[in-house]
Amino acid sequence: MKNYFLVFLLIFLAACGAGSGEGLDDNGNPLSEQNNSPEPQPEPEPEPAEEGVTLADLVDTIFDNQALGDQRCTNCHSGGSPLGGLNLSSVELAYANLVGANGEGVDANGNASFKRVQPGNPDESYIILKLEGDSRAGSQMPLGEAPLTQDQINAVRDWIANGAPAGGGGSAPTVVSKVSAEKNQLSVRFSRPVNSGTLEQDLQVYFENKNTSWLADSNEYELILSDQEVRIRFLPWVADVERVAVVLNDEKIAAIYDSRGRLLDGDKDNIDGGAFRYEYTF
Ligand code: HEC
Ligand SMILES: [Ca+2]
Repeated sequence: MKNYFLVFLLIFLAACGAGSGEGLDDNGNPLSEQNNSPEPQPEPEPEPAEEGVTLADLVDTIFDNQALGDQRCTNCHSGGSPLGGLNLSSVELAYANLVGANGEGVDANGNASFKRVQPGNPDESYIILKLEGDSRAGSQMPLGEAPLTQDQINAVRDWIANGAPAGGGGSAPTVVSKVSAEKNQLSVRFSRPVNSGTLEQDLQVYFENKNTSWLADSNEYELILSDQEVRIRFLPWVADVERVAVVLNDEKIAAIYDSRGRLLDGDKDNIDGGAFRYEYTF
């Protein structure tokens, strides 16, 4: 929130500065650009990257919690021939067995293939599908036991969203991790929770057809916001619309921040900031 207001303030100051280009000095000469411009604003300090969940945290508190005698995963996923070919009993083994390693996930047609961990993309990581009981992944883990709590699963998600580093918490920017489109509804997921206030402010929907493109009226769609996802539901369907374009994080308008106060990396260049645009046709 703080950041959002800062950006707003800077835009406001820039707008004021632009209008005050006139003025004469004591001798009747126009003031120079330099004298007239407002005090230079200090560059805003980038927020220090918050230390995220580490793989060591996951091993110690979830996969192989020896302190609590709760070897949730390592009861089956350790030793010489671990079940599912997956050994989670140390940071080194967990890293080697998870990050970039092929999982066996299949979709209804038997042709999807997932990495066990796809750095930066929890929604496409097989371990998350297995922990959340996704229908594309067969039986839910831990097998035959109560599922992990959502907080525990979110810890695994957080580590993946951070780029799934071997050590440390990582600081990868938040990206759009998945878009799914149906007839009257579009859903956009993020690799981490985003600040829904900033999301609501800076999401534009355009309707387009062969001839023109226009900004949709906010009563032509409904936004359903949750932590990590926004759903855009069109109601009622507008005649003449052939294509919908959704734009997020257009920095000319406002900016979307994630739960850590960092800008959404809309253009996925691994640098905070940048717009995301998605178009779909019927
Ligand atoms: C009671 C035994 C058991 C427990 C406990 C268990 N698993 Fe599994 N796990 C299996 C078996 C068996 C398979 C292979 C069959 C399958 O994929 O469903 C498997 C497969 C997996 C796979 C897929 C591997 C691949 O690439 O095919 C993942 C990921 C996984 N488990 C994660 C976990 C995690 C994380 C935990 C702890 C929260 C856990 N499991 C707890 C038995 C278990
Ligand atoms: Ca970027």
